[in-house]
Amino acid sequence: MTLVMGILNVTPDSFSDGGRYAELDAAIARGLQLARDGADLVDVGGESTRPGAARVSPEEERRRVVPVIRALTEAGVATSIDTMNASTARAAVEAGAGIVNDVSGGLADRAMAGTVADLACEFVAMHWRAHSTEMDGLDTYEDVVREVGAELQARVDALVAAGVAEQRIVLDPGLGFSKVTESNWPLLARMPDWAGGRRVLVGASRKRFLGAAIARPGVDAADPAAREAATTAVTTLAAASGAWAVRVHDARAAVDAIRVVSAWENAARTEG
Ligand code: PMM
Repeated sequence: MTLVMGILNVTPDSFSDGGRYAELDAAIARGLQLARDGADLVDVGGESTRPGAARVSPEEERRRVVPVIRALTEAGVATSIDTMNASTARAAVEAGAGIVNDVSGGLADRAMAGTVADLACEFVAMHWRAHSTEMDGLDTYEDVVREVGAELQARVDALVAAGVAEQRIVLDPGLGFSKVTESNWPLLARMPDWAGGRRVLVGASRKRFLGAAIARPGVDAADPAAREAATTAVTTLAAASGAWAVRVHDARAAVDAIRVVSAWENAARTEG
């Protein structure tokens, strides 16, 4: 069954839960709640990647995430670390994280691939072209599915060359990262065409491209919270398409959707 990765942004400036979980205790409580809501793991991030966001130092990032990962690990909650910094990845895995989730797929920090090889952890390589301040200028594709597939394969090759075991790599199309609205849908609808048989993580939760799909009179599509039902629809379709995991703000809704897909698929198998 598709896994649920609950989003825990320990950042004062994240776009949809801005500042609320900046305090350590609140972050830990939120992580525990995600686990109670059914998240299989909690993705802890200390640096916002929303368009135009300013970078934070690796030291500040570690200060935000390491105590949260340690506390969640002690409580028996599985975690991943959402970071582009090898030093943060190492500190997080040493504090208990089992997965390094790098939105740059190892491109932002040259030390990342070797560090992941050394840590022997799972690695999520997301499709990425540039940091948040520049990414919207790099959103042109002739064939988005082919190009994202080729660019992800180049990341896999570099990671494997650095010693990362290929079966530990998960691919992510990087929805909303250097993608205009229309570029996100072919990546969702044609997963097998770019994933090359690898495990896929889908991170669509509350993103702008969903707002564009649901926009109509009477719907405040600019409000990330108004995109929740659309997020659950993507979770349903991603699960039905065999995604390995979805990265979401609302774990309970995602678990419900995945269970519905599972019941549906079981019936399709037995009635056939
Ligand atoms: N999106 C965001 C942050 N981290 N990681 C992965 N693997 N995939 C994503 O799509 C992704 C990510 C930005 O969204 P947020 O601000 O809600 O965390």
